[in-house]
Amino acid sequence: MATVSFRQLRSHKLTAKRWSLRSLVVILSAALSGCMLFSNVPPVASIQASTTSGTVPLYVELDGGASYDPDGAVVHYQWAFGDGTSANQIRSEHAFSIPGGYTITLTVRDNNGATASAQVAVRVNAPNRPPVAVAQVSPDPATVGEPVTFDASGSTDVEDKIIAYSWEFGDGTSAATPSTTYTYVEPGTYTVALLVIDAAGAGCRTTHVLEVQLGDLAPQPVISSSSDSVQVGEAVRFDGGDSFDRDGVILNYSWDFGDGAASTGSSTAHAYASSGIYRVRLTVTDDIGLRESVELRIRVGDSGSSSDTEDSETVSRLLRSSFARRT
Ligand SMILES: [Ca+2]
Ligand SMILES: [Ca+2]
Ligand SMILES: [Ca+2]
Repeated sequence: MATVSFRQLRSHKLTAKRWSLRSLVVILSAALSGCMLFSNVPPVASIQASTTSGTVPLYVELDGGASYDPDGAVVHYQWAFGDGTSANQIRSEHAFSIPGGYTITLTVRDNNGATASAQVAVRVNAPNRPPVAVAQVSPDPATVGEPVTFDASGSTDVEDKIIAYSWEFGDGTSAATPSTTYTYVEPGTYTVALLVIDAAGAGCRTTHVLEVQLGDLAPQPVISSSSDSVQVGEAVRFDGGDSFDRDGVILNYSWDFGDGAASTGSSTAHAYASSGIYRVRLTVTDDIGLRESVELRIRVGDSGSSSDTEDSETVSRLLRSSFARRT
């Protein structure tokens, strides 16, 4: 190991008074070639990155210009981008084309061969992929008047971020929940549409053709009268027009006035020839031959006879509850 005497050192220091510190270091370095007394302060690496995350392809501009060496100069820059590629300029630009996490490393070397490194992490995300809409409709074929279940829970999104659902039932009505039920009131072929949308705004729409058929529900007769108490010979009007059939249509209305007389049609009228309380029966028949009946009572009195309060109340009550649904 070479050494240098204090005298020699002092001589160099005196000579170097007019010189810069850096020049002195160089002279000392030359004079003490191989001497371990010489020490070099390592450089400091610094990275400035334009961005550290984004969607593939991600372009990152990198600047190592803020790196420095306290007692010398940075003379070399080496970038390692974390994906197997590298560069050696003070500034660089790199494009990441594969999603993943990367660590960019800058290694700087000073004029005396000392090195230092800095790192920055970069997250490269895959582009959003649209969701996949899956519509489950059951039963199919469905029946008029019978609830149909619509289920979108089988829909998927790679990012697991479906935020909106929209059902269109094909008859002008819609719903905005993942699962719902809907009851059709008319037979037909309906194109059901499901639209799902993810958090990035990407959507997927699918359709399902649904057959809705007439079912076997009985028609529901509804009867009303113009009065619940009439006089002999006075016509009373009966109306069955509010009768309905949930899965079809009513084809026939049949009236039995309770005195042997009968009629047809959704509405009719009748005058009784003698006093009494009569049961009026309406029977409706639907398009597949199913029948249902309902009754009401009508009080027919003699002109001038006293009113029977109890009978009148009974007839009124019967009128109010004049039809019963078959369940
Ligand atoms: Ca240095
Ligand atoms: Ca998505
Ligand atoms: Ca029916």
